[in-house]
Amino acid sequence: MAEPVTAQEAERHAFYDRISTQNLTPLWLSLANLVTPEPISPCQPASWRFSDIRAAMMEAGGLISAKEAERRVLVLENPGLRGQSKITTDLYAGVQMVLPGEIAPAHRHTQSALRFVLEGQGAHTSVNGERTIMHEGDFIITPPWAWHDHGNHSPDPIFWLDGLDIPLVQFLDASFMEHHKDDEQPLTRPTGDADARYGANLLPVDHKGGGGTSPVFNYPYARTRDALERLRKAREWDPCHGLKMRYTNPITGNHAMATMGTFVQLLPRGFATTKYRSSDATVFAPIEGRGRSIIGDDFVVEWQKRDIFVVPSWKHVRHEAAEDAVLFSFSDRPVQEALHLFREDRGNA
Ligand code: 1HN
Repeated sequence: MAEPVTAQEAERHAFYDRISTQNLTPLWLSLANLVTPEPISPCQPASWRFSDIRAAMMEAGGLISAKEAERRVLVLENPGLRGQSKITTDLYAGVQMVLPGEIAPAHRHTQSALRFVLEGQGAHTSVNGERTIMHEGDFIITPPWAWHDHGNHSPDPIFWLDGLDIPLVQFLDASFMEHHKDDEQPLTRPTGDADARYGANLLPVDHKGGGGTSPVFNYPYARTRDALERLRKAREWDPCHGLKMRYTNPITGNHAMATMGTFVQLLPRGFATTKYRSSDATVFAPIEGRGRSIIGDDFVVEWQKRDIFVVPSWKHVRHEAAEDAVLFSFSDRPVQEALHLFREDRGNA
């Protein structure tokens, strides 16, 4: 605080000092910082090249096993939020690698996790007694408090992007976690069970209600990609998004997860989106193609498949596709929608 220059200011500062001992503080000194006309965030635009992450990850693979690490992950820390394991103010992201023959042991926690497979195929993750095989571009869910372990019986390393609501759960002081007694949980359902039961436009006849998390836990890329390709023929391009879809919980039609919204968009070669901004800071992971995105006034990301970049809350973004491109993305949009906080500015497009 600046040195008091008048008698009145000196009197005020003496008052602030006195009440401070009683854990009291004047609102009028912080009001303008607490309630801002628009979001003001320490979260910065940022990007990571997969080739860099992959090289560091392979080096980590020689230093520690998946089992010893529990999860061998390199955390993507937002440069404005270093030391906090945050990619945005309320979300966590990391890249995980499982080498052939490795197991990442079973545990569960109240944090929700999403996996987006960047490279590799044939490894697996088991969630609540069912194993699913992972392929490039698959979006896979670990619901809160679900047992999960990963393994890789394929001949190649697998890499995926992890998105978790860790900072949000931390903020709410609602973190619980436990380890399973075995490295791998027992499998109680055949592979593909959840997809047949809930993901085939069918439901068990007496199924009632729907929870916050989709019971479908693997959204295979082959199916997603096919839908995008068929929709492309309608040529209904959104100026801000190209062709953008959200992953849904088939029981409720709402987002697939309660705390993280997940999206996939197709930008055909040569397409340039118009300026868009929204109140949900968003993590993007292109899985096909090449292009660039301009974030805010001057942050330019030249991306290709598997790279990762982040657009902070209320920063403008424009995407340009140099080749047919597919972008996966996630944000806290379901939380903002549930709290009636979500806002977007389509620039009147
Ligand atoms: C976790 O359980 C996984 O299951 C990945 O793969 C990353 C980061 C923090 C806490 C738990 C996983 C995690 C995590």
